[in-house]
Amino acid sequence: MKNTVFEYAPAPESRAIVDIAPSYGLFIDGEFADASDGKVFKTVSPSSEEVLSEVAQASTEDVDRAVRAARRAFEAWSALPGSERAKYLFRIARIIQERSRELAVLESLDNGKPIRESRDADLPLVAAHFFYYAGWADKLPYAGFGSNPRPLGVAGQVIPWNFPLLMLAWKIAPALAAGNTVVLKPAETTPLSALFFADICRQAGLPKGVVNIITGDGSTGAALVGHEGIDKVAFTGSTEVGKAIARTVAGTDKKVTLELGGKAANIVFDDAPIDQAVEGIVNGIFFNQGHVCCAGSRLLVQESVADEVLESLKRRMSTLRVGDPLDKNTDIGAINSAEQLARIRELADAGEAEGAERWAPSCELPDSGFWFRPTVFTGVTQAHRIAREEVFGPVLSVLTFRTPAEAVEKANNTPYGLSAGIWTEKGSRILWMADQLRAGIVWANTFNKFDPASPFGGYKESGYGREGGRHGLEAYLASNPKASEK
Ligand code: TAP
Repeated sequence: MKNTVFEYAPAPESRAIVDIAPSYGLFIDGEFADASDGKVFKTVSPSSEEVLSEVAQASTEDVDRAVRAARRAFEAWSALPGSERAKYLFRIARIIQERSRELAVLESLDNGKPIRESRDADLPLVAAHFFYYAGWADKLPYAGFGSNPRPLGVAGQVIPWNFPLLMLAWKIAPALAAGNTVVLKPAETTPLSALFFADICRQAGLPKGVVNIITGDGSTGAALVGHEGIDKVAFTGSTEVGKAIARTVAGTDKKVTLELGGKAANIVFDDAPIDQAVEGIVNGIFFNQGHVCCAGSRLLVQESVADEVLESLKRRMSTLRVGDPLDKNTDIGAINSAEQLARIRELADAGEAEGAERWAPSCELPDSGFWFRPTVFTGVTQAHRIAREEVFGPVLSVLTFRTPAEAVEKANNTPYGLSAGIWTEKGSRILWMADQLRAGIVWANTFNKFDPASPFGGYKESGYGREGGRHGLEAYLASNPKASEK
């Protein structure tokens, strides 16, 4: 099994820039190794359905090995001065920057997202996260958690496929800065950038066992979350799996953060600059094919400007290019998997069956791979499934409102509470709305803006805990020395 490095081949942003090995092992205790039972699974490119590589499927025994390795590494890692841990994190951040072209291509191949997004959004944010938390590592006593905050121990981290490397950065950077060690499971459909990151950890000379990457499916995630050697669970994914994890850890002393689904309202008032708002609507729902937990999937538009906004939106949607993720002109890439495409189709069909009006620009789609045109539904009511359920695809539901109070009532009428957007010229209205909206993140006259210094997380069925900023450290620190007692 060739399971070590991703070799570098300088070339333009193209398939040739990264040499993907035919197979990869699990990254445990600083080494790549086959699964104990030899099982593997294939990871395919969603834009071509080509098999990219075969990846080891971690068994329960492998999960145990990884947790033990992280436990062994914990004592020395947590005893390092924060300034020493910072050096490793800064080194990782710099290598990510140096290798960002390879990583961007790999991410676009395995995930299906346009190279423009992986190169200009995902990768800079990934590096920024490591730089940001590297800066915290020697300042923990000043972070407001007491004069001697202690790490929790071993963190079990499970992430989804929509931002594979960025979700890894959100999990690993604060955990390591705070002195924890980690075992991370990437999603089954997007394991490659996490394995590339494992290689970066080796390149940075990170002590073995501090970061362990175990690839596998949901059963691997369940084994990790349920392992008794884990002190902290950090999960990003669906509300359904989040609830199952909350049940698993109930009654244990594991600390948990859950970042789950969303059904955000993007609210456009009649005084908003329409062109700017339309760009914000497009970015809000079509960025990353709509595979975004905080996507602005419900457009709430004030009745008096609804026709004008919709006309302009459709004109803009007609210019969006759907296709090859490695083409720099592509706006909308491939849907991540056949399963996700089936789910999007099912909900879009339900929208039509329930009486909403469906519109999508006519555009050619590639012959192979998983694709869905940017789609808008008008005449949507709050009872429709497309207004209530997370589609997690490029599908926008449009509802109208007359008064700010009605906008608030409709925006909050969802089991989720992750994000919202407001478009208006009135500052006082922005402040009033932000106070009324039950959403963890509220954007004003912008959407899908992220920064490592900003806490991110939801209310209600969007989960609990915050990632990013000083808040993101809190989830990895304890005031008692429990971890070192194990
Ligand atoms: P999930 O099916 O929940 O999968 C997320 C991760 O959990 C994957 O690694 C998955 O493994 C693993 N998993 C599956 N079953 C598990 C179990 N019983 N125990 C432990 N781990 C398990 O979500 P997804 O389809 O990958 O992602 C889409 C969802 O994630 C959307 O609902 C979206 O809103 C949400 N999401 C939320 C956020 C934030 S920040 N709130 C960010 C991104 C995505 P496999 O992939 O191998 O099945």
